Amino acid sequence: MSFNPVDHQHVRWNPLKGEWILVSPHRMKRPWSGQVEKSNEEERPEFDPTNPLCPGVTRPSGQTNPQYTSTFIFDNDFPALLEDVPEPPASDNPLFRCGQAKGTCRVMCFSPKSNVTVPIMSIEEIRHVIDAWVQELNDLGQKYKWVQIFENKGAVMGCSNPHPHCQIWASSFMPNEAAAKDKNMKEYFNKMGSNLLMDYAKQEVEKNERIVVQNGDWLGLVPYWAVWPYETMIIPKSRHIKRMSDLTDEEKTSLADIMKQLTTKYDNLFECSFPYSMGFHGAPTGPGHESENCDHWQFHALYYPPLLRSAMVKKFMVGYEMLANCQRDLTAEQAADKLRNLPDIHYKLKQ
Ligand code: H2U
Repeated sequence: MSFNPVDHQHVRWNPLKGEWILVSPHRMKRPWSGQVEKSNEEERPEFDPTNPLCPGVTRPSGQTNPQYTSTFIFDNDFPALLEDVPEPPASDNPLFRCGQAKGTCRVMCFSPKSNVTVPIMSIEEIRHVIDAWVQELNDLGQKYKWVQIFENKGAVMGCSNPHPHCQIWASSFMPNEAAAKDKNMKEYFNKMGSNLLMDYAKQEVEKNERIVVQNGDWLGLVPYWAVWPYETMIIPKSRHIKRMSDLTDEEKTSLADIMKQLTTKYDNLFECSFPYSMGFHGAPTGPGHESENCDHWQFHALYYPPLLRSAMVKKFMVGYEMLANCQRDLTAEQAADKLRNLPDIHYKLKQ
């Protein structure tokens, strides 16, 4: 019997994180009797006077939002990171290490309308969001080492507010995900003399097995090492782009296009507003970053959606995943195939 990745279990290496993932495709045949959640797809009003993210509404903090017409950014009223805090005392105990953590947290509304999401927005509207992200990165990146832009979408992802928005957490330290990537991409660069994600994109184009959507500048694909059933990445097709702030005008518009294409596929998969956590990773920032060599970095976006087999059934990262190793049933190629073959037009925009 010869190895067939669709039938036979195997482990795959994630070179960005430096970890293995177990793929068990034969389990797709098992009967399902796990949790079934109710889909919560009520139509939302365009404006909700009780929603603190809507234009003109006074938030519990006492501040009133302006009558904004495009994006709107404000300092998070309940920030996880503050700028002015006392530093912890130095400690040389290896079992009780503690360090300084400073930062700023902001919230960005994508649109004044509560009833839109990225796949429903126009490319021009998404482009405005990208322009605002670049501004935030330039602003916060002067002071902070890492600026994490992320969107939690859907209650199932812990999103507390249905209004289209994202968060920006800027920190004086490198978060774990960023630090691991920095280390692994640097090691690859030093060993191979080339950029990990640029080499990867080139080979994904050649193999053409995991690409879901693409345009002139970008690939939207299920990475070879994906953990979540429909996890995807957006990576530049061939140009070396260290940070979002390095994007050309055309690339910002084509990024808006690829984001719309990819999230449309997501929504069309189970005909629901597809929940996910997404965000961007690029070269670190902070004072003096211009002089640091970041040739090993390549800007990219990550989408981690929890849904597995319907709008109601999500994958839980529990048990074996918590105690041993991440595991998936559907292969990355099967997931890419499913997404790729879905209509390009959003199911709500068909008429
Ligand atoms: P989530 O959707 O991921 O929960 O993010 C919403 C953020 O918005 C959350 O961090 C902030 C919360 O602190 N927020 C405010 O800053 N002010 C408000 O009045 C509502 C929510």
